[in-house]
Amino acid sequence: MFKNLFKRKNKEDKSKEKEERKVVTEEIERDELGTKVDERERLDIKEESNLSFFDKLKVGLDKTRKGMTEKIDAILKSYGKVDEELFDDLEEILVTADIGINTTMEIIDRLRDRVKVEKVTEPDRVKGLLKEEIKEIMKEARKENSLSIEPLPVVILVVGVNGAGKTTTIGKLSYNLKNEGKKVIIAAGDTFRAAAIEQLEEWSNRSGADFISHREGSDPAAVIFDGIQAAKARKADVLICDTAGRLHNKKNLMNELNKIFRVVDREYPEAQKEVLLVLDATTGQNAISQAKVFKEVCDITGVVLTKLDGTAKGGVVIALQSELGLPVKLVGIGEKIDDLQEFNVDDFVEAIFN
Ligand SMILES: Nc1nc2c(ncn2[C@@H]2O[C@H](COP(=O)(O)OP(=O)(O)O)[C@@H](O)[C@H]2O)c(=O)[nH]1
Ligand SMILES: [Mg+2]
Repeated sequence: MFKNLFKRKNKEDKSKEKEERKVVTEEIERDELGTKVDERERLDIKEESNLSFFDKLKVGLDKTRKGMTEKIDAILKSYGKVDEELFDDLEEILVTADIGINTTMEIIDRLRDRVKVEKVTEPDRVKGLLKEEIKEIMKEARKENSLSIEPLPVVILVVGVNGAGKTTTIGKLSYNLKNEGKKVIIAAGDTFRAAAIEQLEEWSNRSGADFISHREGSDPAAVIFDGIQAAKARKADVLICDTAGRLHNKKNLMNELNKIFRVVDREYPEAQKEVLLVLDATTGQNAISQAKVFKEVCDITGVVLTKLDGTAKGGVVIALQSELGLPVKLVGIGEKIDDLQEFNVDDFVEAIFN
């Protein structure tokens, strides 16, 4: 049954993609109005926890694990042998976990082949194979998931729509880099609202980074220019630049980002450039559409997937990486300053399957 659905879906892909684009644009426009958020409440960040790195990831991925692994376990238990119907059921679970139709179909095709070649008949062996295939498919699409920050210095440009978690991510990333002994400067390239600048300044203070900003409404490229001059003069290792996501349409977005990129290329050619796209995991397939738009607008070098702690849609990581070829480099698993982790395929897959 699912097969037919997929075929239909493929046909509809083109018009659907158009519609998705519209959703992204509409979202950006809505953001233009500026959602009122209590900054004090936002900045009331709780204490650091002392769970291990992997345990924290597991806790963060709790909902995704429940939505996926518990269902998979139940299905596998209900089958006496491995047959086509079992594959259909697995397919349905993966699609529901926001892995995306194309990636899901590829995973299931490969799983079916493995089962055939290895003559697997017991359903309880299928989970291990599924896990291996997911790891494989993610690694094939993208071999490098770590931030490219060596050799220093590096400029990290952070892009994404309003509310995705850019500012929070910059604060957390700065905190992690400071803990590694790096000198960090943050430039407030989102000049749209005074509150956004204040929010970023607060995060800079908390993480111990220097902060460069201009007045509300000023030219973002000018802020980045000053950030670069400061980074050079103070011999900073990392310059992290915030940008605004509240832009009317793709053309404006492109113009604004390109202006910033030109300043970076011209003023700081010796620095490595990392362009991180921040996506909100709770938006599921919409995060995929946003990624497609941003990919057309600029050269994204990595993705930060935030709010994985609050969603069962964590499977979107798999689609981003295998379908769009975008390496997921960091994941946000909470609102605290130490809730940003480097992404690792093996850890991620183990955390959602165990
Ligand atoms: N639960 C959770 N919330 C997050 C995470 N990252 C960001 N947020 C929240 O998402 C909201 C928007 O974040 P913000 O950094 O202001 O987004 P920006 O508009 O892209 O700069 C804030 O309330 C953050 O606390 C995360 O990893 N987990
Ligand atoms: Mg912001």
